Amino acid sequence: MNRTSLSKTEVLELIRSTLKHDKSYKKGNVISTMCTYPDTFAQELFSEFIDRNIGDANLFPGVVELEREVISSLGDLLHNPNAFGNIVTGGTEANFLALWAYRELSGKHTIIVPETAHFSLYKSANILNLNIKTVHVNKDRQIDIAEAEKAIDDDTFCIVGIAGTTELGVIDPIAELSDLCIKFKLYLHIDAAFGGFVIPFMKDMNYDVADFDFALPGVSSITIDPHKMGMCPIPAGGILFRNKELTKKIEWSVSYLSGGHTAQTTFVSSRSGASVIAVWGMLNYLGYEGYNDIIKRCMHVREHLLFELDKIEELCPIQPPTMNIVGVTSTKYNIVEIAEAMRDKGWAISLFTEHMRIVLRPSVTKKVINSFIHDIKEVLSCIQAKI
Ligand code: 0PR
Repeated sequence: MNRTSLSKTEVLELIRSTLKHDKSYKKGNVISTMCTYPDTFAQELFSEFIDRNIGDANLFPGVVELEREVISSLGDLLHNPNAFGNIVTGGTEANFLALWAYRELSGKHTIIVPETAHFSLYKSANILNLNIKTVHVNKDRQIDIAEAEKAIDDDTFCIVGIAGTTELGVIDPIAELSDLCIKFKLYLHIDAAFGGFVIPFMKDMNYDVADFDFALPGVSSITIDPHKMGMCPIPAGGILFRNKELTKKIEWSVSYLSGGHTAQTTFVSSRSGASVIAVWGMLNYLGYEGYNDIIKRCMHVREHLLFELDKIEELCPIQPPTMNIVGVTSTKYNIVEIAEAMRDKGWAISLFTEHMRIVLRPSVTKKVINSFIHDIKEVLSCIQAKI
């Protein structure tokens, strides 16, 4: 803190100077992340209603009503208009809440996840004192169902399936997991933090994507994050349970808040009502058609990337992409060396063991891909020249 007060201009200059090396979604060289530049209307809504704390529900009953409508709209998208849930801080809290609810309901301590699970599940297991059994994935990088079945023991209470893995956007065979969970009376949580706002629209466009949501009877809950492909500002994650009953052991009663008794089913107590309002705004302003158009554009850009990659002998997709995430690898050179050289050229690159992850979000346009291809060709020539 400064001893004396500064002017707004001075404060802004200091902040801008410290942030000058931060990357910007707007510039287009960020092809690595799942989050995106929030829609400008969502930003307006967020700042207009910045003061709303939905943690104090009786103070802001209108926001509570909007949250109910958001959950019901998302439930509709995921084949269960009666779903119960909340807009939370992100996928991490959403995943945590599902595991917490089911640990409390079952009194057991073991969960099964594919090796592609996001690290938030490991964080949650750590906090909740759970054993986490990690199951291998098959050649398509989907959870191995036979191995998952073998991993079930008397202490198991939940399997987590992923609908849009962090590394490659792969969808686990959720229908088979659903059958398995029904057979062994286990809860099935689906982490569709990224895929939730993509897969339903791809289905509508006749892409060959598998079922993943409440249409499958074994699915107990779904993580779906508006702050990823939903165009909303951070923080906006989503957790949807098949019904309210599933949250009964994590419902926290608070008696002293404004207007009297309230009950919370989130981990966080004070919660951004502005986030809820921005999500409601986007669901209604963009609407189904708007999201459909966004996903359609992302898929066109994906096709363009695949077309351009096909012309470069040294590069290829690590496997055919399922959704708008492409893993780029090299048949000839070390991918780490390529990624580092691209980072030196100013690209924000997300690097996994064998591939670079490119997330075709709305700000990654054809132009961005062309410039990426141009730079990566230069990088490949430099590496070739050194040999
Ligand atoms: N589940 C899946 C499948 C995820 O990919 C992620 C985040 C989460 C859960 C957790 O979500 P929150 O980060 O909202 O809690 N996946 C992104 C990733 O690891 C998160 C991210 C986004 C990281 C933008 C960096 C970034 O710049 O890539």
